[in-house]
Amino acid sequence: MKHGIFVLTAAAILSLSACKKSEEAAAPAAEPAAATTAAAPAPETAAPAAAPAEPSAEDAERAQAQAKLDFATMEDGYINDPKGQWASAAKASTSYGSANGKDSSAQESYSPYHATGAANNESWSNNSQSVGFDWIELSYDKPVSASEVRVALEGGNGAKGITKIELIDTAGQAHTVWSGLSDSKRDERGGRTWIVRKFEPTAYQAKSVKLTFANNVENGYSYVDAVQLIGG
Ligand SMILES: [Ca+2]
Repeated sequence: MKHGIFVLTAAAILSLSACKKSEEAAAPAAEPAAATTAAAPAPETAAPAAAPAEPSAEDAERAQAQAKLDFATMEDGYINDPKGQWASAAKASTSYGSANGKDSSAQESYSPYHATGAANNESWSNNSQSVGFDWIELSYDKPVSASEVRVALEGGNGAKGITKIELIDTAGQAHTVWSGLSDSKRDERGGRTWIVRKFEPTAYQAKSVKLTFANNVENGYSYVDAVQLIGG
């Protein structure tokens, strides 16, 4: 602003001298005065207009609805993937309420049966919240050269504790396709969290998926709703 005034004043002096002495000083003096008052308020009113970037309640609600829609679109793509298969049978190291391994013929609550088929908000759950490891192994009707595994965890439970994904081929050999510390977080947009691991199509035919959870890494039970094997 100070620069503006200075420039205008200098311009006024220049124009004054250009007009020589014959002109009255009053006329050019009015010009910079008017220009200065016109220029000054402009930046002052522009600055506060840009400042309020805080979203309104309406904006926040809209963003939340958009996040839910994004989740639904993502999940719909998984569910309708023609290359995806849902498990037809399962067995697990433990089930909630039972330290003994069970298979999907036991259809009581939280048995491995609830991890077969498409995601339906009913899940297998392990028996320990903090000690040791638990696993669940899911088998599929059609062995495939696999390229991806998708795990739907009810409420995101187990997203941090999952430590290994193995594929089991038609000869019964296990192949680790991912292991380590999970970088997955609970997906707040929907009722499930999808753990998605992609890899090069396997040279072998995969018929089962085995998931392992470290019970002390994530405090609480793991809930596996459904596991999808992708391949052709
Ligand atoms: Ca289920």
